[in-house]
Amino acid sequence: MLGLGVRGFPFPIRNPRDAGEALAWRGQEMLLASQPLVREYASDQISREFPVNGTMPSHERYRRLLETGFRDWALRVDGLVARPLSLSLPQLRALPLRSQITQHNCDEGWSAIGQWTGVPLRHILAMAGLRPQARYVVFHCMDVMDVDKRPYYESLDLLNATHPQTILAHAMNGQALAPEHGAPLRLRVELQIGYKNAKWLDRIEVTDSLNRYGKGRGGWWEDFDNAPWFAGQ
Ligand SMILES: Nc1nc2c(c(=O)[nH]1)N[C@H]1C(S)=C(S)[C@@H](COP(=O)(O)O)O[C@H]1N2
Ligand SMILES: [Mo]
Repeated sequence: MLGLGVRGFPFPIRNPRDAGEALAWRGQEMLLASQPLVREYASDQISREFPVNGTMPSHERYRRLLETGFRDWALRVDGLVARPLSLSLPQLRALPLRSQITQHNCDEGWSAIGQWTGVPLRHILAMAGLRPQARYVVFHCMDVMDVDKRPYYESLDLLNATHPQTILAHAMNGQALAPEHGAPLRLRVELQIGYKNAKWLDRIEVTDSLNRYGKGRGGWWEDFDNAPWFAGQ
């Protein structure tokens, strides 16, 4: 029997199973086409000054972690995953790296260009293995906010979480991440603006719903400042 062709799909369509595969492939191609890479800059364009937003964690635990070079810190990865993880800083540093020079835009009206180096989040999610119900990734931070006495948090959908430029950065401009910029580990999500880039990470949780965090709007600024959850730029 002669097969029908689907443009760009490498095999002829001979039966319903082939057709299903070609459709799934086309769907993924369309999704990927709608998430291009953001612009990356040259190293001579890195900003000399990079402003800071937020207040460093002020509790005893963070002070001690800082003093001891984060020896007793580990990133927990749990929730709707097949294999919960606990990754120390040396373990994270040994994972595949991505470096990118990008422009950060804060909605309070400033921008700065910096170089960020870290592990693609998609790599960590693949190590942990997403369960079928997984829809969002929640980032739990170590800074406790004055307003609600709870830690800062943020969340992403899976398209943003698995985007190639979404990384967990442990270095900035070629140096270990500075405490004020989120040491030991922060999120860089280049498709989204400032406040989505959660600093001082402690734990990453995969979930099927954002209802059970904070006021249920997916992040601290979303809960307390009416900021949009989808902050794509
Ligand atoms: N944990 C945590 N992450 C945070 C914030 C914060 O207050 N706490 N502020 C956000 C905002 S509004 C911005 S603009 C960026 C600023 O990152 P920077 O301080 O490295 O410039 O961090 C984001 N991530
Ligand atoms: Mo911001």
